[in-house]
Amino acid sequence: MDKRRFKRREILHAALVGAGMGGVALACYRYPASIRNLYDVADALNYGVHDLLLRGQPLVREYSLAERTLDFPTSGVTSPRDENYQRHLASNFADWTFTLDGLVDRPLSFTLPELQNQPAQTQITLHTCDEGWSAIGEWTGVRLSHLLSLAGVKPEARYVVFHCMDTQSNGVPYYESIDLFAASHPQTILAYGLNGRPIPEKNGAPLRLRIETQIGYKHAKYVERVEVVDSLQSIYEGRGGWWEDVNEAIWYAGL
Ligand SMILES: Nc1nc2c(c(=O)[nH]1)N[C@H]1C(S)=C(S)[C@@H](COP(=O)(O)O)O[C@H]1N2
Ligand SMILES: [Mo]
Repeated sequence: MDKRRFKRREILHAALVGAGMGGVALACYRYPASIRNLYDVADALNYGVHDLLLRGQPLVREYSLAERTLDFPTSGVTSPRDENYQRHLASNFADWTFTLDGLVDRPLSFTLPELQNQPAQTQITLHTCDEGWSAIGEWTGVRLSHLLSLAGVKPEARYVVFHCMDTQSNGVPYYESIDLFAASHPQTILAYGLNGRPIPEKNGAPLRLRIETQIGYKHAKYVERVEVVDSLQSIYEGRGGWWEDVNEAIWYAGL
């Protein structure tokens, strides 16, 4: 068994434990047209098959180019006032770095071009905000599962936390979290592109989460750090996200 596969299995193992399930069987699986090369097909088969089997959760629908909402709406912060953020925005994120750390074997640090050089995936999906609007966007980015396999997730890991660069009205930075199972979904990506261009400031430049199986507030914008943890309790108020902490939003926001 090669090393890559082994790491992938470790992630799946953690996901299985997290989901409180076991056992694997066979199923049919249709991969989306946006998966562009053989490597990605193999990757999608692994995760996609497991997704279908373990939670009955298929891929979300993908839309056509013509269906895109060209001026994608916004919700929450649209221009972080944080000095650090504005400095990076002014320099086009030239010396900005993204980090992936926590319960991993090899913490990662990437510049924006380095992230863009990782295997890319584009998907046209429907975003639903619980404030009552939805929109279709074409998102391009790197699969979270790819980055997690590069870093090597430790067996005790359970959740992935997204730390954002925008401080909210109560003086606390936005953050969100998902379990490793949702993190391994083939359409869960860290996106740097929207509708064929870099993500604009209002929609989360330079990097945001797309967690297509869940509702709007889980889609953390302005992500600068991804932390792998075994518990959410010691992070801010301990409910797993800014909305969860301040507005009693539910943590599992599956659509
Ligand atoms: N960092 C950060 N991420 C965030 C928010 C925010 O205020 N700050 N708002 C959330 C909400 S409620 C939604 S619906 C989506 C909106 O993304 P959009 O502004 O690109 O439409 O981002 C989510 N992620
Ligand atoms: Mo939202």
